[in-house]
Amino acid sequence: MTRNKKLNDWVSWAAALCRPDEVVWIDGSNLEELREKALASGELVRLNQEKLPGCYLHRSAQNDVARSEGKTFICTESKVDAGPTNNWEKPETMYNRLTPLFDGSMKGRTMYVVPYCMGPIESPFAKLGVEITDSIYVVLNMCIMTRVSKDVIYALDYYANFVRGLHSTATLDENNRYICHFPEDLTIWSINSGYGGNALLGKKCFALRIASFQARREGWLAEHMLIIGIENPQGKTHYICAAFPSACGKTNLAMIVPPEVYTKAGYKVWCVGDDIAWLRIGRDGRLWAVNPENGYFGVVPGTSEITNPNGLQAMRTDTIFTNVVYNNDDGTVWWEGLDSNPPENGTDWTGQPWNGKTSHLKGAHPNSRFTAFAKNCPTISPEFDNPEGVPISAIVFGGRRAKTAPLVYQARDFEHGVFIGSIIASETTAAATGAVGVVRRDPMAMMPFCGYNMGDYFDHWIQMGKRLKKKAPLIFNVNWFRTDEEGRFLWPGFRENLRIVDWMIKRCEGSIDAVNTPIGYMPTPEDINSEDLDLSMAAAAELLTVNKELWKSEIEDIRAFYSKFNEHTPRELWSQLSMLEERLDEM
Ligand code: OXD
Ligand code: MN
Repeated sequence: MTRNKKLNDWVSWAAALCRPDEVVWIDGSNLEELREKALASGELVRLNQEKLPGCYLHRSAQNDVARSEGKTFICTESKVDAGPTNNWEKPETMYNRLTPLFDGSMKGRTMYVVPYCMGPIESPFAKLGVEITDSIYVVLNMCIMTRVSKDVIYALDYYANFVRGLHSTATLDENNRYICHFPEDLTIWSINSGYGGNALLGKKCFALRIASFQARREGWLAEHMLIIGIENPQGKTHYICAAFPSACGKTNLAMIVPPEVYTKAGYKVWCVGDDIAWLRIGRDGRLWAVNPENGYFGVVPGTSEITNPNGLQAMRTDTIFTNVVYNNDDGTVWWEGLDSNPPENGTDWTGQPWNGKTSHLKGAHPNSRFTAFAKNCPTISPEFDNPEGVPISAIVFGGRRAKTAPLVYQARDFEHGVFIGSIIASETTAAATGAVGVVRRDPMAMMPFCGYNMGDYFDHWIQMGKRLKKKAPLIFNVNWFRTDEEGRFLWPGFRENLRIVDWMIKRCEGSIDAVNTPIGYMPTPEDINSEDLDLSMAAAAELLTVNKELWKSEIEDIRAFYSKFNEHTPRELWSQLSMLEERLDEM
């Protein structure tokens, strides 16, 4: 199927190990046959094709509904290269442990070989991978999430450094579930899970863990960031990247509809990507980004006409829904937060009869997902396929903090911005863990996705800043989740978040002043556009306060966090921490 001897040899080796009945190469055509096969086996359910053309439902095994962080490994020769925040084993250990699990795992099944491209194929950013899998669900998802075509197969003929991903759902045995990355070999082995983040190997495994390792060697960045373009009424577009830990509204911001005052004035927001950005320094010395993905694999619950109408529109055609409610009456789907009209004659995500009016159990799994083509988002950027990517004016970090972080602040310079990214944290909510307010550090929202030592990763960011010099994007931090004394959110969030993005853009253009505070530059309450917004000046002022005591205790926490990385924590970050402490002392 290819002239690439290395690829043919690897496929033959994998077939000899996994022993499938047949080997089928995927070039993006003839997917209808695969769908029919999956419908016959029950792996897919066809949805109402008039209301939801090209859409299908999949129910996963009940023990296989999320990423398996405890079973995800970075396998490098030396432990220090994986760092203290990754599970580590030697490559030899994991190859030896997983080989018997793959042995014969595809007997009676078909082995699919899926060559794919991350990024527009003619882009200098683009990288090729090949995933071998025994799951039709994975094949169909990969054909949405990545670029799969004959052109990719031709491009592979002379491409040595493709990423080799071997995946088998095997027996879905949780105890033998492993997602192993061998960045030194450009290899991924994933077994006993069919869940997206564990099994769609182009996404977290390649585009973040393996790519971040490659990016450090090659001098670029692979980041867990959305990319949007904000076009002003004069037609000028500023692009920003943003990284948030989960449950902070990343998909909603990626597909944001501007508040009415902005829409009326002629503002538009374009979605370039919702999850991953690959960033390089362009010929002009600025930072440029592409979205290496071709689709969205987003959380469904909570998506509604109010929270994310563009997301809803994107999932109306050619979408695979996973673990949502099936409406037996009209063959459509439903999830918590869609509307207040759940089906009475439904089937829940576990396949049991479910009546939304009487059941106390959730019908859709809280991590149920939609897989949809990027191009089906009504606000997809005209630059989505641009091989050069888009130039980045600002980088935004954020987390969920009840009190410490203000609504928005700006880094004093790029290095200070790296410091801000490195200290991102979110407080857990009761729904997630039972323990409220536990602070979890998630630097650059990359904690589960950095394919090497995070201390070295911080240093790589600092080196990128040194190369970017004065052309570096401005860096900001946002917190949409600040609460008042009664625990009520002070900021309305959702589409109103664009008002804060607007302030950032004004900062990029140098058209607005800021207040110099110990933590960074901040707007005054009057600087936030509150036209048509129910926000009192008192609430705005509270959103923008910096509490010295809370920040002093934050410093202790950061110190302990940085200490984990020993000598790998860059001295620049230690000195940023001391400077922050000094500024707070003078406050
Ligand atoms: C995702 C994640 O699915 O970050 O995007 O877990
Ligand atoms: Mn993500």
